Amino acid sequence: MKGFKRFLITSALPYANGPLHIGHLAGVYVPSDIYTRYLRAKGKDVISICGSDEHGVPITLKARNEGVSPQDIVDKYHLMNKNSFKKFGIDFDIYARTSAKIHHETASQFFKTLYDNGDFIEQETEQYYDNEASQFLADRYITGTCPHCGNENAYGDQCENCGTSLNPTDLINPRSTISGNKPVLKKTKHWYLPLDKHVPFLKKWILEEHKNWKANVYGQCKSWLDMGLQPRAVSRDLDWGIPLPIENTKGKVMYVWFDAPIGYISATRELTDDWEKYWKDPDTKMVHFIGKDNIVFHCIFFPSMLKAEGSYILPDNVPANEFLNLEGEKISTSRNWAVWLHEYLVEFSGKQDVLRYVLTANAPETKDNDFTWKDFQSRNNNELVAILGNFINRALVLTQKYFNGIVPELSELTDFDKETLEEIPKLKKKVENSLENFRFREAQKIVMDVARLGNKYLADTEPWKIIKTDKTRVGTIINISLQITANLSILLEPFLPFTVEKIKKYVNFTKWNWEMIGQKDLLPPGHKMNQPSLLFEKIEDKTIEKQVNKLLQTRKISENTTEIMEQKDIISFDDFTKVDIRTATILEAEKVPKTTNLLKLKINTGVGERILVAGIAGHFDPDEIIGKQILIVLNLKPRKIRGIESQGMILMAETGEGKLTFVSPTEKIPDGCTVK
Ligand code: B3M
Ligand code: ZN
Repeated sequence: MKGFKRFLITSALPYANGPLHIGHLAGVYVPSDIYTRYLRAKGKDVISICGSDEHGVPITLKARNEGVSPQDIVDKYHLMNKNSFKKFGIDFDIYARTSAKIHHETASQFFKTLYDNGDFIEQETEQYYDNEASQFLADRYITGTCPHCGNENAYGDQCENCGTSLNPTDLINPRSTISGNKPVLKKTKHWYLPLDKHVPFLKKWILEEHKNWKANVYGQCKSWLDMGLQPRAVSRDLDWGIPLPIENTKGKVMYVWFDAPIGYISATRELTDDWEKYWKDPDTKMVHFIGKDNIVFHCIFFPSMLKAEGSYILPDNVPANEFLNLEGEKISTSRNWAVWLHEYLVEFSGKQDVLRYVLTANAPETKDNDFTWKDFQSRNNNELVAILGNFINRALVLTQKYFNGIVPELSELTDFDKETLEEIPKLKKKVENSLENFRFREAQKIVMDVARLGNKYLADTEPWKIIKTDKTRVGTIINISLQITANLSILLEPFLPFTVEKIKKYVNFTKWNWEMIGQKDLLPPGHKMNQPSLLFEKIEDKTIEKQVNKLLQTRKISENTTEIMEQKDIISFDDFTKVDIRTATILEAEKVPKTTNLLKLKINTGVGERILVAGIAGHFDPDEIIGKQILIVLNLKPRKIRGIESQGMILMAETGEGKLTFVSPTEKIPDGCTVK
């Protein structure tokens, strides 16, 4: 750790196209936060950078699926994700956005420098084009039959059935997901970063000079470099992204993986005028925290860009993690197989440190790992409650009970007292060594050993047995227990910041820093402390069962085991045509006061605006459905619901379990269109 003047910590910029789940926290953000908090506690010059990645095809696809604009999507999830991080104590110095003006400028400048230097190659190729939509199709906008396994819904870049990576032209019977039509091949020009030219530099820089990188990272880089690299396109035909800073390139934007890592630079510029020292002085240690799917971009692609530009430093380390599974299965956003942070924050309010602790204890540092609710419960009950909470609580409560909350004097020390205290600086060294080598689960385990040490100390000295006969000795025991508590708190802060906040309140002291660890007077005799309360509480079986059931429910829905209703009585065609079904858009939504399930909606029907009352408040937030295009029965006889006249009815699909979902056109069309 010596030799560096300052630290620049980056954490992968999550796509702003969906909420965050525990896999994100475990893989990237909790470790980066622990590392940053540790450096801050040591008084280092450190900044921690993150933000939303707001470009790329996944965002345009999500917007199209929901019938809203890409801007709507990124605005929504940027706020939501920023908020989740904050509530989990992930303490970035800035949470920026790649849609910000300063980012567009920074990325354009960067692109232009490389372009002017002749660092790109220009090439014309043929790509699929949708004549009806008048646009080139990104890989994910094309589906067709996989030539390997016959799956009819393979994507232009990958078949999710057999896992093969594909080119769009490999697909049999390609279809545009926009119009459903067969796309045609059309000429288009793009710019490429010739990664092959950078191989000698990359081999030397990674394979020779960074043998200390984590085995999973080093191994992946080595296999990419051994296979040989191809030029990689840095532009795309897309209407969402940063326009190319080149004349006559209308309709072309930067490839998202070109602009996103530059987001680290633009966020630093947004944070401080003094940004250049973090990016251009070789005395800065830059560390990228990422998940394993981002390794190639952070170890090969971005460094090649930085090298070509020439004025920036390169990362000193890229401690990528493997993936976290959930109850034995891959976390999946589309199947809703996840523990979402915004839901956890509601259902386990105030227990953010418990999740931080469990995710670190079980972090996928060297291999994929599994999160289970049972493990969550037992780590909380057997470790946080029984070891950590138990020790600190006993130390604080005994001080209140025997000494009125005032830190007692230290008198003569026994050999056992001395041995116990001498353990602390030794454990501190071990924690530092683990943290500096990105072994966070090991580091946290050693910190817990300090709590174990405290428990053993109290159990062996048994102050409660001698309080009547030897109060002076008890004073020494309590004093030592409080010093262990204080030392433990400094060590804990990077891991469990909310818990340490509480401890500081109870002991009525806040001014500690890392270098004080090992001192025997962190809480001086005579110091008055506050009334403590419990740091952690037991998590009951029923709480865990509820979470497990929620997942089982998800599995049931995704396996389509939902109960299907019998067919209703036959009706005539005439009966059917009497029902006037139309497309419509929700303009406003609010809860009907004093009801639990009713929403009052204002909708545009194409033939005027109407008020509708729908029993869906238990399923949707009013805010999240505004702007949604839906289907309604236009000619249903109006009826009064809770004093409001409802002029029509929304069509919803309902599963056997009662889950409701809107029935919407697959693309946005005018309101008032008939459905037949
Ligand atoms: N948004 C990919 C991801 O979330 C991407 C990371 C960008 S880091 C510059 O996995
Ligand atoms: Zn396949």
